[in-house]
Amino acid sequence: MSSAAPQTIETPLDARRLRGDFPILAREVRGRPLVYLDNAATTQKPARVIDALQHYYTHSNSNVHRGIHTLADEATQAYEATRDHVARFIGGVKREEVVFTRGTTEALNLVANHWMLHELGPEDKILLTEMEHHANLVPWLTVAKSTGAQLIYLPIDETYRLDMDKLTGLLDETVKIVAVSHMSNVLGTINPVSDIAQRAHEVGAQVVVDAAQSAPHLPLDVDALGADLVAFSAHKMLGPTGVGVLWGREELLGRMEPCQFGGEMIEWVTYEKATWADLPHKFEAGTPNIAGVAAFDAALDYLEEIGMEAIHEHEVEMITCALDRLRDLGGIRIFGPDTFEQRGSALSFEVEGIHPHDLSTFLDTRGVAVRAGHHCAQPLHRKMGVPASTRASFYLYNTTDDVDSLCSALQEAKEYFRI
Ligand code: C6P
Repeated sequence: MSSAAPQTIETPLDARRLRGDFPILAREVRGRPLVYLDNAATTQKPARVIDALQHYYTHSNSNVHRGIHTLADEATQAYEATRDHVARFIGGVKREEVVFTRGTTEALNLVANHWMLHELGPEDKILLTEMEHHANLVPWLTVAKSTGAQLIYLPIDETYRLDMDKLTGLLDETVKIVAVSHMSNVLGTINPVSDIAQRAHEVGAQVVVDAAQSAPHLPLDVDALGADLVAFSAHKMLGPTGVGVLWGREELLGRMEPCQFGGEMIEWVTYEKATWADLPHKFEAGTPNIAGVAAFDAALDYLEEIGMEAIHEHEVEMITCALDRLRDLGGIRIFGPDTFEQRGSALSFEVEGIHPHDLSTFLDTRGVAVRAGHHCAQPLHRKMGVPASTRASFYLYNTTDDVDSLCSALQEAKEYFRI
């Protein structure tokens, strides 16, 4: 749980060596070595994160910000050290601007349902993109319904990128919020968020960025991105489940009302009224996931030691190899940019004639874990013209051997289903 300055180790990263840090990767599934390609759903945890969880419960378990005994102090220090670490990890922001949530979903709901609900009216517009995950779509649908604000969408083009030429026609002073994913969990597309943010700010809109898929895979500098609010989840970046981050500019978070009320988020309470604690505590009511937050620190250490640039470079290598190999197999339609430029490592596809659920079940018999379905992006799948797709998603511990295993299993599936 150290928060010392990161030390970058050699690059490009040595995935084969790193695999040894992840105990689960040594297991078998259905008698085959596990080939874990469902990293966009959640990533596996290195031993040091698992150890950090155990260490917390074995040595320092207590509640935070409450007691004045040694354990309470250690728990608080561990929890708050991670806040400092997150603040450094996302570009050196103020620690007060880092709010811990349960995940990206909770962070985006906080922004939409507890803030924008009070700021928008029927004359206002919310601009989303056609590739949003439900977490950055459904909360805005409910806000639009309650406030009368209009939802508009920046379309995707035939290359599965945002059609930036359409942005000018959509952006005007009636747009109050632009909410956009940094990287699509389905298409893998990396969106030009800083360009979008600059143009959104010109018309006075606030920019909310869903960084659930980018924070684990790319260097993230929220200020350089031009974002006003950014959400991401620890479990997609080697950390524990049940921990997320909402970063927001101090001035904006200061204006936002808390969404949950109770212990720890107050400054002063009488039988008649209550006032709120300073940032970030006014958004962290009740006992948080202390162990999870403490262990997230170890995940950030790990990512920093490897280096986010090196992780992205490695994934470019994986995706380039996977795109080539899938093309060679034939009969496969890829949903997403077909080159590595502006692309992350989530790779969705359809094998002609095989339903994604059947395919995923077959791949599992070969030890290959992928995701099948709409990946919480139903409107996007409708746009793609399919109800579901199969998705392989790579991370720092995947190797070209995993790509080979995926492709051999796909070839076997084609033979099994007689395609
Ligand atoms: N996507 C996937 O398999 P939570 O569940 O709150 O940690 O993250 C939600 C979320 C928000 N935005 C994007 C772009 C996401 O990809 C996700 C989570 C997982 O694609 C689970 S549906």
